[in-house]
Amino acid sequence: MNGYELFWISGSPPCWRIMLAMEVKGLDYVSTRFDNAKGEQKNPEFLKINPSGHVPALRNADTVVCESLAILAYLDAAHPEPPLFGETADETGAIWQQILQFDSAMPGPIRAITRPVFRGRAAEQADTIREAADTLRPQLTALNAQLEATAYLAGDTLSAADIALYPPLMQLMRAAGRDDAQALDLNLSPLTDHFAGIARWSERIEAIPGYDRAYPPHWK
Ligand SMILES: N[C@@H](CCC(=O)N[C@@H](CS)C(=O)NCC(=O)O)C(=O)O
Repeated sequence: MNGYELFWISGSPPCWRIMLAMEVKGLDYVSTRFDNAKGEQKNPEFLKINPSGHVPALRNADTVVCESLAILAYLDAAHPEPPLFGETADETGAIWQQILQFDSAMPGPIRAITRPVFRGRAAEQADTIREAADTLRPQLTALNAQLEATAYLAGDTLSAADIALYPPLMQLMRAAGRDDAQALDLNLSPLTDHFAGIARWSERIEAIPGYDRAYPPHWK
């Protein structure tokens, strides 16, 4: 029995990671959603829980864990089935390697595209966006080749690597698919045209039972 409470914002990739993991693990939780536009995550009660005012944060009785990767690791230790960080040293190493390679290279260029596009400034920041797309394209090509060879990022089984990468990639695709981003000829979206292996992998993630419950509500 647990008493999890998840603090989150709709459309936040780190929050989406946790919501997907909760579904994979079959865990219930109380959902406390903040409206980012109103800055609700900076309310005094939440700042006592996470003084930085960032989400996600997961509370369970007196325990609070912040930082999405830390929360994934915490949940996996608390609820080992199905394992998200592997069962052998080799698997754990491969999964963390995938996560950290992604986290050290892709979030910056992804943000350089998503921020201006979601703020309606795609044309204004066209050069920055094109440069970020040029950085991402070879990385996505490598990821695509990998996912042509294996069903999931760290082998034949869904792992924390898939759960960590899927939300930011989907946020990128959402931005790159907007008309004003398409006008910049980024050659990133749709996935099916540019990165068929990633597209098939995303369909596997979307088949996770409970996927819809974790999907950002304001994207529906
Ligand atoms: N490295 C953190 C990133 C957390 C983060 O940046 N969260 C954003 C949402 S994506 C946030 O809290 N934004 C609201 C704010 O900064 O007030 C993690 O993985 O959990």
